[in-house]
Formats: sequence, structure tokens, C-alpha cells
Amino acid sequence: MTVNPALQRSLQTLADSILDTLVHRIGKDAQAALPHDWLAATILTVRNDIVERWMASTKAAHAAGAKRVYYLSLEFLIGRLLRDAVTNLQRSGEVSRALALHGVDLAALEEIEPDAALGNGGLGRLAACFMESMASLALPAYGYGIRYVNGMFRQRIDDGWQVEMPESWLAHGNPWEFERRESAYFIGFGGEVIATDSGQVHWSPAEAVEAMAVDTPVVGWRGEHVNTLRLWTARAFDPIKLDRFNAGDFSGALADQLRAETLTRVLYPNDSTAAGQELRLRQEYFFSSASIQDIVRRHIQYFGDIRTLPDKAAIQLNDTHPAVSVAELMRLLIDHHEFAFDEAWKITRATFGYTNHTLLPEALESWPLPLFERLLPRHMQIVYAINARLLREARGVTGIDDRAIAAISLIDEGGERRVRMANLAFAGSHSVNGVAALHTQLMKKTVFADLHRLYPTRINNKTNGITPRRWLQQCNPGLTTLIRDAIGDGFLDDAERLIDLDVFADDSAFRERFWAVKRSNKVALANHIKDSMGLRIDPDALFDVQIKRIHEYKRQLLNIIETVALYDQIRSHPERDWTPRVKLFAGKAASSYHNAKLVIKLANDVARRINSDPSVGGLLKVAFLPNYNVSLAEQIIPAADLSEQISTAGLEASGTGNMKFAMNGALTIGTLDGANIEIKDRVGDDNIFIFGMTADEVEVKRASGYDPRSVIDGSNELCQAVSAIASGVFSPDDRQRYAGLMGGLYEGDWFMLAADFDSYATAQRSVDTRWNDRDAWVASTVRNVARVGWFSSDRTIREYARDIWTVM
Ligand code: 26V
Repeated sequence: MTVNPALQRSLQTLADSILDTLVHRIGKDAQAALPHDWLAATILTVRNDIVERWMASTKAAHAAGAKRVYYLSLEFLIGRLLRDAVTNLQRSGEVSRALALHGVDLAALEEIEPDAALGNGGLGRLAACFMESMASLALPAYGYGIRYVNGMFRQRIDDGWQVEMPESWLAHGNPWEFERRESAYFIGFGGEVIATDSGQVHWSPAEAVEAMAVDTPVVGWRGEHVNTLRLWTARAFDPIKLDRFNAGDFSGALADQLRAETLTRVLYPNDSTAAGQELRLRQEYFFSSASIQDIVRRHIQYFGDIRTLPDKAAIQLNDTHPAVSVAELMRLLIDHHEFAFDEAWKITRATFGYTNHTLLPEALESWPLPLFERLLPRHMQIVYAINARLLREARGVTGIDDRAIAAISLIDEGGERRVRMANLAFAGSHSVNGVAALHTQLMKKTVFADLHRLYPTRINNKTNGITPRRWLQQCNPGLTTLIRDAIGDGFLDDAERLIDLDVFADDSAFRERFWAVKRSNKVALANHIKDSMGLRIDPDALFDVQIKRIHEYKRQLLNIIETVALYDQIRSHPERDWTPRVKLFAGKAASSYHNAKLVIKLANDVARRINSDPSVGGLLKVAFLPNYNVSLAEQIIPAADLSEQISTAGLEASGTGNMKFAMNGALTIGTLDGANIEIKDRVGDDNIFIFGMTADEVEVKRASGYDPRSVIDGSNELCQAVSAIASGVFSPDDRQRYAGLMGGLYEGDWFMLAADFDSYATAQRSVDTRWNDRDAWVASTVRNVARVGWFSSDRTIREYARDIWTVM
């Protein structure tokens, strides 16, 4: 290969500056440097380039007097950043060759970067995809959240059981972040509210902490625009009480600092109903107050007059976790800027938008009123005032009776009085959106039916999306190159151009290349599984994958039971032409969620038994991959053939994994739930395996008295599989282990596994049939890739920008 001398010089310059950073910033020379030192030096060097673009973006937005978008989210599941940054800067080749001059492998460095897991699942990953898309679309935006020292726990599997270990993503420092010591705010809690003679109200909190900003740059595609992710960390105003320290009370001297730091120490697990409630509410207020104060300060600094806030700021509430922001902005407007209630309310409503992400009743946040009042006495008064106004408005509308009034109220009066955060977010926003078409419909029909009657134009739909940079270009370079060779570069800027690939489904030479890319991704995953778990899987088998949080409504149990039924069938009919399958599972269960943890154990027990049974002759293998996170998803998804999206219809708001798999050439087996419906509409009925009841059918069946026992007894396959599990076939060491879990199916089966089982098993057999017709299979997968460009988060963000934020 001939080397261009100019290029050679610029590579040498980059290599020199990485070495210079290593020596002067990290304090190591090339001989002493460990991989983490090289990683830090590389990030710091690349960061220099980013910082310049960042400052330019900020200045341009300022000069244009642009409206800014503020995305408030208690979770950001950003994962690793190095590969994301260098790809978006289009510098991967260059950085990789410069490092090679030092004998360092960029890919190896990328692999040791910690995975920033400041979120639980879909909601947090959506926030991260949105941040990347907003930067790619050059939309001036800030993400606001909490800088948890310990994010999502690390999952170990011990003897098949999940064990939660603390994850310390900051152990080696974080070269991406910038502390902004000057951007710090007073956050008060408790105390009392005093009315002054002039009619003003004064809140005097009993305690206070300081919120300090820590900023991370978010690089858009092609590096043309860089936004800010601003995460708050808590510290004490008075980090050490010297008098106490000198008196020998060392821990007392540091107690305030410890208490403050505890606030931003850990991410709360969703699905957890456990203690820590008060700390969670404190976290929500802490980050909401800091963010709102920061937004108001910036607005006044740039535009002078707080009245124009809605013209220059759009604040999006990612679920109800930041909903107390509504009361906080009202407080600042009324108590600090001396607005009358009505004017403050107008500004507030025009500024906020609220996104709902789940209809599960246990996930609808509400706070015991005494707790809310004790921690936030002034906000409690404001909530009452908002409520009075809301209910006055409601009473004036015909058809709204006492029952509807009770449902609309911000206060739940049934039993212990509670503050309803969803109602507060709804009332305080001009837009309330769902995340897929069905979910939005159900919002109108169920949880928000009465609020919807009162404000019939407020609820709207914004179907979720995923960033194609991370979820195609970066995680699947083989497929990206193949697509590029076929249709050119256009899809990198506009994912909907993937449609040009559609005709290639009929091109047999292209299909062969497509198949080869998939196979090489499968070999890479098989190697990873062999190295990490010692399990050998056949890359020519069908890789059937279910990866997501473990939750009963997502029905991993349905998949496991069908696996057991298949195992049974293979053993009874060894003469049949079975399709070799590898069943892959990964996901975390909330630490307090007993049944979810038992499902993990069951997957592992089933895997152990099947994988060691010579009579299935390698036709079936099962693996539960530990510690599911963004980075593991990036490895698994490009290697998947079949994507399991099998929630009980009506319960999965959208799903976004479904989109990632389809974009990487896996076919979906799924219910008519969430975004699966819209995926089906786009890829076509022939290119997806749909089974089971619709949301309407689920509702009817529940209402008419569902009897799972008769369903189980009526299905041979299901009955045998359930009995085998219940009687301890897979748990010889504790035969009773799954008796309760299986008993739950007979006794209630809330998620209706039994009702959907036969239809699911039948769909799985049509998967086998399609798989055995390789041409038909690959043609379908090509059509999936070609037709799911619409699920780019760029499209989603454009819709938010146009309809909700009125920017762009
Ligand atoms: C929060 C809580 C709070 C405490 C009590 C239990 C509980 C349960 C769940 C949650 C949060 C769930 C919100 C969430 O992650 N929703 C997911 O959002 C994705 C992005 O819109 C969407 O694709 C998934 O379907 C939806 O489950």
C-alpha cells in the first residue's frame, strides 16, 4: 500500500499529541502506561477537537437567539462514548492508525471503556438516543439528569441466581466530563413557609444542599454540532465542621457531606417498591430544582425577561420523575419573580411537555401527601392551588361528574392521601405524548381518560426511535459497509434512504453477502460466549434472542416454557427435521422483584439441563448472558436472527429493542403491542411473525373471566412443559423451586401466557419453516433493514421539534 506523505505526517502529529497527553496529563510514559492510561489519553486528545466544536455550537445558538430544548430525565443510559465520538467525528480510521504507531489497538481501548449505565432500561436509553439525534439535527438542546456515582448494578450469575454488585463506572475517573463549579444552586428541603405582611410568601428550608453541574459533550453525526448533557452532583455547603473535628468527633464533622453525597449516590431500580422512597423524592426534587433554576438563570441572562420563557425554552419531562419541576417553576415565578398565579400558570403550561412511558399501574408515581408536605411545604401549597384551579375548570365542563373529578384531582383521596405526579405533569404541560400509536390510544382510553375529556387536544403520539449511528453504523460495521456498497452513503444522513435497499432482497448475490455478514457477526458472538461462559454454540444455528429488563409483562417465562416444550418435542421425535436453535437471554431484574429473579434462575436451570443433554444433539442450546447493558446489546443485536417481542398486548408502551433488531436484519416474533404494530405495518405481514391476542382481546378476556386452568389442561404441549417445570425436572436440587411460579399460571396468569401459548408455538414453527428456505429468510431480513429507517430517532425528534417544541 502506498502511503500518502501528508496523511502520514498528520497521523504522526495525532500520535504525538496522544503521547504528549499521556505524559503531561496522565503522568505516564509509553513504557509505563496501562491500557486505561492510553484510553484516557486518547479520550482527552479527541476531546480537544470536540470542545472547539462545542463552544462554536453554543456561541452560534446564542448569537441566533435560538429557542433551546431541555430534556429532563432521571435516567440516561449512554453506554460507552469513545466509539460514538470518533465515528460521529468521522475520525475512527485516523485515530486507529495513530494509535497503531504506538502499538496500541483502538478497538481494544474501546472495549475497556466503562459503560455509563445511568438508567434502568428503555426510558433511559431513549433519552440517550434523543440526545444524539438532537445533536445530529443541530438542535440546541441540554439534557439534565443526575450524576449517579453508582449507576445500574453489575449483574453476576452465581449458580444461576442473579447477584447484584455495585458498578463503579467512575473508578478510573471520567475523562469526558467537565465540572462546572460556578454553576451551583441552593436546594432546600423541609422547614416552614411564612406569609409576610406584604402578602408575599417566604419558604425557609430546614436543610439545604448544593447542586453542582458536571457537563459532558454530546457529539452529533459528522461532528457539526455538539450539545451538553448536564448532570448534577450534590455536595454540602459546609463540607467539614472544623469545631467538631477538632473536638474529636470526626464522623460528626463530615456527616453533612456524607448526607449530601448520598443524594446522588445511586440510581433507583425501577419496579422496586422497596424503601428509599424519601430519598427518591429528594433526588427528584434536587435535580428538578437545579435544572429549573439553571434554565431560568440562562433565560434571564440571554433574554432579560422571564415572560418570554415559553418562546425560548421548551422543557420536556421524561416521564413523571421530573414532574415536581412544574411546581418548582411556579414557585420561582410567584415567590421570586412576583407573578400572579394565573400569569405564572400560563408561562408554566406553555413551557412544559410531558412524555408518558408506561401504563402499568404500579409504575404510576404518587407520593404520600404527608411526606411531600414535610419535604416540600411550599410546593404542597402550590400543588393545592393548581388543583383548585384545575378542578374549577373541570366542574365547568358538561359530562364531568364526581367520579371524573376525583380521577382528575392531583390528590388521590382513596385511602391514604397521595400526590399524583402524572396528573401534575399532565395539568402543567401543553403537550402530553405517548411513545407508540397503540400506547397513545390506550392513554386516552384508560389512565388519562378523564383528563383527556377535559383537554381533548393535549394528548398526542410520538412513536419512539433509535439512533442509527449507534445501532447500525457503530455496532454493525460489516452491514454498514455492505449497505454502502449497494446504495451509497445517503442512508447515513437520512435513515429512510435505507428503502433503496428493498430491491436487493431479490438479488441473490446480495443476499449471499448479507448472509455472510450476519454469519461473521454470529461467529464473533459465539466466540464471546465461549470465552466468557465456556459454552460452545453453533454459528449456523438460528440465534433466537430475548434481551431486555426481566419483567412478567415482557413474558420471558413464555419463551422459556416454549423452549421446554420444544426440548420435549425434539426428544420425542428425534427423527424430525428440527431447526438448530440457540436461545439467548439477557436482562436484569430489580433486586426486590422476586418472580423476575426466579425467571432468571429458571432460564439458567433450563439451560444447564438442555445444554448437557446429548439426546438433543446440539439442536437446541440455551444461554443466559450475564450483565446485560448497552455494550452487550451492541454485540448481540448484530448477531441475532430472531427478535423476541412477546409482551402481553397493551402492556409494552413501545419497545425500542424491536427497532434495533429489525434494523440489523433480525426477524421479529411478536405480539400486536407497542411499536411492533407499526413495525409490522412498515415491513409487511410476510416479513414478521405476529401471534397472540390483540390488546382489545386481552381486555375482553379479562372482563369475561379468564380461566387459565382450562387453557393449560387443553394444551398438551403447554401442560407437559408446565408440569415438568413445576415438578422439579429442571431443579433436581430443589424440586419445589418453581411450584409457586407455575402455580401462579394456574391460579391467575395475569399476563396470559397460557392464552397465547399455542399461537406462539405455532408461530415458532413457521419461523422454522421460513429459516429452512434460506432465500426467503434472507429476503425478509433485507426487507426489514430496508423498511425500518422510519424508526430513526431523527424522525422522532423532528416530530417533537415541530409539534411540541415549535423549533425547526
Ligand atoms: C418506573 C417505576 C417506578 C417505581 C415503581 C415501578 C416502576 C416501573 C417502571 C418504571 C419505569 C418504566 C418506564 C419505562 O422504562 N418505560 C419504557 O419506556 C420505553 C421508552 O419509551 C418504552 O420503549 C418501553 O416500552 C417502556 O416500558
